[in-house]
Amino acid sequence: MNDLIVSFLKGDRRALAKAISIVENDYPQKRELLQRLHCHTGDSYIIGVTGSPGAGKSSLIRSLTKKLRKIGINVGILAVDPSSPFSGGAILGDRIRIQDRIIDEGVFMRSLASRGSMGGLTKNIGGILNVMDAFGYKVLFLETVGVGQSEIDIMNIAHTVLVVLTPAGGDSIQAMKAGIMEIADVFAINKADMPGADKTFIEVSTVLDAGYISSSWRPPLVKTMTVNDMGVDELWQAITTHYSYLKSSGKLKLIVKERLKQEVVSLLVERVKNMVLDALSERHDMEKEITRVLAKEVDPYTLAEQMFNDSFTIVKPV
Ligand SMILES: Nc1nc2c(ncn2[C@@H]2O[C@H](COP(=O)(O)OP(=O)(O)OP(=O)(O)O)[C@@H](O)[C@H]2O)c(=O)[nH]1
Ligand SMILES: [Mg+2]
Repeated sequence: MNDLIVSFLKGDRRALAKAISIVENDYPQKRELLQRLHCHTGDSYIIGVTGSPGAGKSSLIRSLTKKLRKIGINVGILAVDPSSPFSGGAILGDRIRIQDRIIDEGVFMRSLASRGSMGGLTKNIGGILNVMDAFGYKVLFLETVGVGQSEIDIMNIAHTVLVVLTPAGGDSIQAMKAGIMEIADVFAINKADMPGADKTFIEVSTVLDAGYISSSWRPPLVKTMTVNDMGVDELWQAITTHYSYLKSSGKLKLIVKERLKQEVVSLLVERVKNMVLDALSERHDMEKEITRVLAKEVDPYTLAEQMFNDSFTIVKPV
């Protein structure tokens, strides 16, 4: 572990990749690693990027990264469950298809395939971002396909949430229905080269104007086109304006504090859960008890209560 941390802190990217795998796969060294890296965290600006499949999230991240590299900012990218491979483009190029491949000294990218196990994975995303933060990436992009509650939860980790919409088939309406509008800080209307971009712009603006009258931040909308990077400067401007707003309003501190609180609470919940399950397995044969529920000898609520009361007397003195 010492060797790994020394290499990591020297900027060895293989050590970074290894550290991320330790967290991602819940390896036994995870706790010590995160404990020791904690004092190096807190400098990254986390930008969540969400939107329907194929909206152009990865393409926009690529365009923004290209821009950030030009001004010397190093970038970490974490793509959660991408439905299409991170592909194409001049700077990240085909090489980005290969996980963890060094793209340029200042860019690191990792995709996490999570299909079917979002709950378990969500738990580790914060840890993985902490690792990337400790390594020294000033900007971290977190990409998810915005469809369900898990993705919305993931986006709570971000400081600024960019929602990518397209002019295609009712994308904006879908976003409003899925509750994505509420979590957006900035909107990109991507694929502005396609018909209907202006219509989408007006539709979303109307909704925002109605909903954000009393709020101190009205999410800006920026039309983008990733083929020629149209709107990318403006989009970055909108994102950084939101960052300044977070800082000046004190909201950034609140977000950071809330995330730390969630981290501590989930660690506690995990420990209590394991403690209760261990205690239960000492006293009860779970399979046998479930057979009783199946046979309608007892209902799940009564059984859970009985088992809890049993185990609680064991847990209590600790
Ligand atoms: N016409 C047009 N196509 C675009 C634009 N930006 C991206 N695309 C295309 O849209 C497709 C999806 O782009 P991605 O960047 O992979 O989209 P994504 O949202 O990351 O997709 P998932 O991660 O699979 O959800 C690709 O074929 C891109 O070339 C754009 O501005 N205009
Ligand atoms: Mg993508």
